[in-house]
Amino acid sequence: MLHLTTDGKSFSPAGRALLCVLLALALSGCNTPNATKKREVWRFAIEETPGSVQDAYAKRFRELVEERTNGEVKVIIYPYGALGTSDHILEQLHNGTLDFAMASPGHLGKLIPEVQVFLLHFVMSNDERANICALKRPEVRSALDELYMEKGLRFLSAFSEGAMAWTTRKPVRVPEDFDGLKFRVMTSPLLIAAYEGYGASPTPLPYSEVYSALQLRMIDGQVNPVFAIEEMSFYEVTDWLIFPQHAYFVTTVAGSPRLLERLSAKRRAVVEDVVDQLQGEIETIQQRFNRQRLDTIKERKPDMNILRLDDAQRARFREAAAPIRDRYVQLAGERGQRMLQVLSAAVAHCESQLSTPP
Ligand code: 6CS
Repeated sequence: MLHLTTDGKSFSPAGRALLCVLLALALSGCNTPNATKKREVWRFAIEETPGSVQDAYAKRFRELVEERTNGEVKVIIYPYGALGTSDHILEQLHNGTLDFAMASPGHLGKLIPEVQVFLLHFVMSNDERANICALKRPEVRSALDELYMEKGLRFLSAFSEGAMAWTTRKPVRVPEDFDGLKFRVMTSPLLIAAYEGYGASPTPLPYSEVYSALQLRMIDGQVNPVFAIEEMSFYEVTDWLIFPQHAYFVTTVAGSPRLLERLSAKRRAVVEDVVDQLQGEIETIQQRFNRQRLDTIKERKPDMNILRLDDAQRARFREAAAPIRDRYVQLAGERGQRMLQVLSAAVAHCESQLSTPP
């Protein structure tokens, strides 16, 4: 019990001791055992804005890491724009100023040409479940591990953010409809070849410049998953939303070797467990986001034309896309060819597993 002396001028010895302890605690700002330790900070940059699939991933990552380290690790999320474009984020991950980042092949392909395998059209399955399964296969993961390691990065995970859709000012049903169309693509060189193959005039731009380029009519269309088309408002400045079912937006989560190599085995296991748990969770989240955001687009812009290509139309695109595989091999070499074989085999394996009754 705290005793004040009756003259009010001083404390009793016991009261003084207790007061000192309380004061020390107050000054150090600590009222929990963890707070006495310095919290470690992990910086995680994403290539999308708050409310996106990558944001949902990063927030869940933060929640799980903070919970499993009893708050000893604090995760700071940097949304797109806070640290620049995808290229800037990658540079910062590379030099160790960032600890984790989303690294989408659509931009990362400039540094690691082999990851452009995810940009090839008609390689992934039409059945999204098969793609989700393929991205988890150990042979796909270990091929990526090696490629990232060589470029001074650590591969942690690859997941799909949904089917790619085109938004354009005019309908596109067959490759000839792309003739002369100024079409925005991400900055990896293979995408330029892919859309040139359809007869378009591809324009590589950072994500942040797409809306104004559409608005100013510097470009006539772009390609992204539906959730992104909604949250970046691309549908406002285009008239057609087209589902060609030709590719998925695959992204990867990468870590900085500077952080991962100095982590204790226990902390590294936290990262691995969290990434593993999120692999399943994020697919459910992205499917929900893509469904809901399509409804939002329909509600906000009822006159948006929505077009799903039929099998014959898709066959025309498949045919036009076939020679781009050679271009991929030219860009990514023998290892790229191996990556393509590994991924195609994983997709085929997962498709066959799904079609086999249990
Ligand atoms: O189109 C892009 O550049 C971007 N699209 C998405 C959905 N995520 C990040 C990427 O940079």
